[in-house]
Amino acid sequence: MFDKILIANRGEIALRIMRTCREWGIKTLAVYSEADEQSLHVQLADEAICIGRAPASESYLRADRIFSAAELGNVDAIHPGYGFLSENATFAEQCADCKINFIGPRPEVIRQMGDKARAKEMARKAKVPIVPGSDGVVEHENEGLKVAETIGFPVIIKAVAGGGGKGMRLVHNSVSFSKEFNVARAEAEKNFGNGAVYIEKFVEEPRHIEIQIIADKHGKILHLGERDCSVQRRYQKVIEEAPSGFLDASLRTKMGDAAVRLAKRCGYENAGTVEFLVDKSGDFYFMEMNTRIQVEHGVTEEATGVDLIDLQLRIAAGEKIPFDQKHVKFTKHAIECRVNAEDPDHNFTPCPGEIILYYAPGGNGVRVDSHAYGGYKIPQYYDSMIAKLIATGSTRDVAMNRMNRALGEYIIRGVSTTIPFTKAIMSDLDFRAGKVTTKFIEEFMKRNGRG
Ligand code: MV4
Repeated sequence: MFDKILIANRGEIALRIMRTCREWGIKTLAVYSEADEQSLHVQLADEAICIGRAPASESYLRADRIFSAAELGNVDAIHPGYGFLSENATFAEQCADCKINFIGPRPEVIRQMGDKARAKEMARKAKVPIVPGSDGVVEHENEGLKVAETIGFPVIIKAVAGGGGKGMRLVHNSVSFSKEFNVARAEAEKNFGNGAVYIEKFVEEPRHIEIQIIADKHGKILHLGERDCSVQRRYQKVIEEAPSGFLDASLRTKMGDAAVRLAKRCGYENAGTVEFLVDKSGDFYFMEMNTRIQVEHGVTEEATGVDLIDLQLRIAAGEKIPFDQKHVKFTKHAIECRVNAEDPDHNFTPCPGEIILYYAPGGNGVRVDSHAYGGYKIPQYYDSMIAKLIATGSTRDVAMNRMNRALGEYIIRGVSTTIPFTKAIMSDLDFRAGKVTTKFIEEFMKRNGRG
């Protein structure tokens, strides 16, 4: 096992990684920006090195500075967390060049999955269902229109370098196709420096259900079931849960097997997530693969009892996964609410500033992953998530009631948060009945006079 790890991240995920390290006696080196001097991840690490000014482009995204810190600290491995450099294939390559273990998949696999058209092609080869659409990149509007008319409207135009909803255009008919196609290309060029786009049939009112997979260096690949992440606002997840009320054992096995087939096909290693769209008839389609630990990994940990960060470290160190597929059981139902420093009454605008009073909920079946504390100043430079609250119970009802109770106990003063918003969802009749599609929030806001 490793002796010392550099954590190339901040906030709650840096804490999450350090906690598992400490449990196993692995030393931790934190890196931080000038805006994060007072952060818990700096205080809880064994050592910490400042790597630059507040903007991420001058600190957490600076591979050169992270490698300087790694050399100074003489670390064996780097855990990238999520965001920042976590899906940067060049960074993973540079780690290998420096003889530092990158805790994640191989660089070629990161690169391949980062190109959404190549990832889809890989899924097709692995016999994982894909949404009907173009064979890869579409160069010209006439070619695109032909594809659209063949598969039928509505269609969606996606940027190959996109992801997370960025660079998508929905097109309802052939009249608007050319205009939308060219807008999509221009936006993709502007946002990602890569104008390449592809076309898919639009799946209406889908669920977003993703499969957690885990693969070691010895060819063992397992899935840890699904997370239902349908409750999203503008492609930002708000609530995640496992298991999904929509899947039965047979569909779970089919989707899990599909995710494992894809991972096998690309020689995947370490933790990953295969995202699917699931339509109302239960047909599922590959969307994208995330080659990092995800924000919502804790939901799977609580539902299955597996420590995913521990597995990530062991796998990167060359150990075998110490259990088999048949040992993976959803023993609990787990629901997560993200707590963002945002004002739900003002279009969810971020609310950086000082938390003047902080009390986190606890008790039976409650987990809080957070870097917040009373007196903490939330910097304006990073994303607004300040905590993840997970409630676990023997059934979905128990978990929802517990979540409602825990959200009611949570005290955060000084900044607005999404706590009241997610608390209202916990009492919503559609949510309680498990009627969650990617349209849920939009409809919830309309029902409650906010949209
Ligand atoms: C789609 C889709 C419908 N049909 N693709 C949005 C995020 C990006 N990763 C893919 N997304 C979608 N792709 C086809 N062919 C609908 C969405 C979508 C969505 C997906 C997951 C979660 C929330 C969503 C909200 C709106 C649209």
